[in-house]
Amino acid sequence: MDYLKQSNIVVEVIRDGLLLKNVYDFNAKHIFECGQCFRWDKEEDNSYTVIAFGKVINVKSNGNEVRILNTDIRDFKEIWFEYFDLGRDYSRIKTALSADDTMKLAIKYGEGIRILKQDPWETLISFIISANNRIPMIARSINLFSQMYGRAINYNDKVYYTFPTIKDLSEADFSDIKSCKAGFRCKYIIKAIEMVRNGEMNLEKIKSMKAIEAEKELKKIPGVGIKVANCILLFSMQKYDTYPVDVWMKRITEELFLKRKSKVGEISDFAQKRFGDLSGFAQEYLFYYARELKIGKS
Ligand code: 8HG
Repeated sequence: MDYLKQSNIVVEVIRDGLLLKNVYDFNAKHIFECGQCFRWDKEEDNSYTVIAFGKVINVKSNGNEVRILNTDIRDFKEIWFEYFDLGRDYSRIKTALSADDTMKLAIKYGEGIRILKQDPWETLISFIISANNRIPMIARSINLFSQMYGRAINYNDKVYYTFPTIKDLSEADFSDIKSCKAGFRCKYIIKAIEMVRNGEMNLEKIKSMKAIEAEKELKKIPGVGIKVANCILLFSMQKYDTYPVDVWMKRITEELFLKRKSKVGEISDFAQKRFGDLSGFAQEYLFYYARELKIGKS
């Protein structure tokens, strides 16, 4: 299989899914709980049920093996191989970043993180909802939004809802959008839907731009500031030279590296100089480390 050539991954078909072998630097907990994505449920057996790209899958990692249920070879090839960024060697990234002792600690904590290649449209709306919000609340709003406008999928006697596509929203009446509990962000969601629907905002085109240009474009959407734009760029457009600075990233960068209170601009400049093209990866190891250990929490 061509797409597997670049990795040593072996794919075995099992009942109701696939078993991947020789997968390195993959820990489901680190991947789903690091803060980059919101649509997953942790199950009793430590697996994760995930809704993405209009599908529901169940993912469990164990050492160098990853089991993905409710899928097949075709979807793995067309969706999940890229989604999990399996063509990238994270060991090399970690070695490069570990030249820095502080990064070494953070990486050890989240050594199985991979930056998912998420859908730009879903990521745009999700991170508009994320502004000045807490992660459980963000996840709740995205779920309610999906329940209101997405498609139902039954899996293991439970109902899941896909994130609505632009087409799903074409006839939607937004009079009750407040029920998704996104508060003041609801008006931004409606505006973003309108801009993407009428072609004013072309996310695929933005994805093909350099980070600086793409950021400028995304910021034309109300509710998208520099931080939200950077999250969209990193989590769905493969712009790994970005370093989204939210409260957590501000605190941890100040505390671990700069050793003083700093402006957001200074923090971005620091990251660019220190981590360069690997800034986005460094950011995610640090974000997970900071939140899990509550570093810098005042
Ligand atoms: O992965 C993330 N990185 C950064 N820098 N910010 C994030 C991530 N995930 C996430 O939800 N956020 C933002 O952090 C959204 C929200 O403003 C805050 C939640 O603690």
